[in-house]
Amino acid sequence: MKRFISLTLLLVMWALPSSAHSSLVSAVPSAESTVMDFPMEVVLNFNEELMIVGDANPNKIEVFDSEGALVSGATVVKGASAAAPVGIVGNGAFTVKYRVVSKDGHVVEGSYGFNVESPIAIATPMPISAPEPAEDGANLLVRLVELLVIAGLGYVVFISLRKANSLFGSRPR
Ligand SMILES: [Cu+2]
Repeated sequence: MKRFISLTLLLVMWALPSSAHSSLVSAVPSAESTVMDFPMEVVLNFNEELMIVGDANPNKIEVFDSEGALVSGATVVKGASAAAPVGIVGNGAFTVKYRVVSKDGHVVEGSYGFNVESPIAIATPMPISAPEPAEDGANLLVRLVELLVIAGLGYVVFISLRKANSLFGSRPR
């Protein structure tokens, strides 16, 4: 009887994993939602811890814009959650694709969409302006040339004045 029970348990445990592996419980931004703010990251919460083998992270979240361009960075896993930073600067429809590995080794894949409708979004997103470039070599050279030209002009004026002085100078000859 004991043997039968353990055999049954074994069978049940063998049969269970198909329904026991990780499944998506919640997400931010949530599936098919519309958010007002540009999300900084996409976070997926699963019902159980995700697999990480040593330094290897087999879990991947990818976020694409409506034109299919990747807008997400490297996926970070913490327990049952996976997160990826996103760079979203305009409104539109986005697609989240994920492929994670459960603790039991099962791969779970899925995708969903969300919309960004920020009231502060500009119709055509402005490129983030780079800070004024510091004075580099070329700029310094230009300034040096300018200084030399000014000095040269000054010298010419000085000489002319001296010549004029010696020609029509107050000093009697
Ligand atoms: Cu599983």
